[in-house]
Amino acid sequence: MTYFDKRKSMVESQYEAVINKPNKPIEGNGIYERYENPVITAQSVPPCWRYDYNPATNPFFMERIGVNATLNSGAIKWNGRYVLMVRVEGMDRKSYFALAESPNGIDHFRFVGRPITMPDTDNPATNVYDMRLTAHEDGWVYGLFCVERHDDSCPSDLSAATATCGIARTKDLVNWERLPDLKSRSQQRNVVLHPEFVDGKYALYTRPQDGFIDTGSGGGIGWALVDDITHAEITDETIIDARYYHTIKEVKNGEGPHPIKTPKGWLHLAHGVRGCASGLRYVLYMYMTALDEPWRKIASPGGYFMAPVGEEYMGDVMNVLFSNGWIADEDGMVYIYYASSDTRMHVATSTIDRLVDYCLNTPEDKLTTTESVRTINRLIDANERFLGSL
Ligand code: BGC
Ligand code: BMA
Repeated sequence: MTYFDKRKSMVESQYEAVINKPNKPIEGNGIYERYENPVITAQSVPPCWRYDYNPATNPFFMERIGVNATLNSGAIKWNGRYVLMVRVEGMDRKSYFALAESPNGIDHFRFVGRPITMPDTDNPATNVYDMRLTAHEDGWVYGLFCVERHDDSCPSDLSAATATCGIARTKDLVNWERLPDLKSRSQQRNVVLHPEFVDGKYALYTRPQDGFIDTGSGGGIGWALVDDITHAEITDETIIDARYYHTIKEVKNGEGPHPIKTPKGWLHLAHGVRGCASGLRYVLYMYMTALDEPWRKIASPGGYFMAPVGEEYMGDVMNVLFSNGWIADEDGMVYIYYASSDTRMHVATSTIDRLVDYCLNTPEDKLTTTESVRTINRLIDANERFLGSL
């Protein structure tokens, strides 16, 4: 066996072992289950996207195009399969979208086809990432994502950038029609399309921000109606979930995937960011809005829903959980896809009933220590009925 053949068969068997690794739930807090293994990592990317298979030009069977991370993925149930629109980030720091699918939503995720060729607008982007998938009632599947370009108004600052919402739509997840980018007075990241028309219009969850990183005066998650999605422009924007001092969303927040419709209201998953000595800490939180008024908050469980644990802390951008994809099954199961530390994808499972219970019955953050202690004491008082004097 040649060196080339030896390495090729080793790389291929390692790849198959990664794809075929079974996953098992870990019992947790009753709200959701985490799983033992990530669902997609850089090692899940097919060797034929990374290796030159010609022994004449690649005698050492070296990796030619490396993958740095697989992260922030959109999600959708498609023809009975659990499909992720993965943000794959190359070693060159450029992200692209690629589809991976699994028969059961928790393991055996495999990339299919090729990386997505996303058409550019006439103002090409340097980078695109974090797609939210929405099967809209107009019949199209939309992908809204962040489009990043250098900010040419600061020619001497190589880190000056702008964030804009890119919009594309498809009927098959593979071939995309690119629409003009969202027009907005501010920069925008984390824009999400609501799945239904509201007052006959397209509805967007937005995240106005003053600069590329700083949200500044952008007060939180916004809501805007758009007449024409093929020329989407935000005229009025109202904040529906505000940031607040000394909470998990003091510095930034943003909508995750589009909300899930339940008989008791819309279930929302979002991320909240606070600053600390080690940088920014990204956690996931939830809230609920009214069924007939998806912009009106009806429940706001206090604190975070999920924060990094164990190896989730570690990666390219430490101390980050981020989610822009979840799937609600017909039987009420919910698959929450989240990335840890901008490095790998995981799944957590729950049910609609449990998530609604979590949102409606978790005490709100009353914003001070005194109130937090009062809330705990109310719980202990109520428990005395079952446990005797406490
Ligand atoms: C990165 C994103 C990040 C953003 C803000 C971009 O260049 O690709 O992952 O969220 O900067 O920090
Ligand atoms: C953001 C997001 C993500 C990323 C996070 C942490 O602003 O849009 O792309 O996961 O920062 O780096």
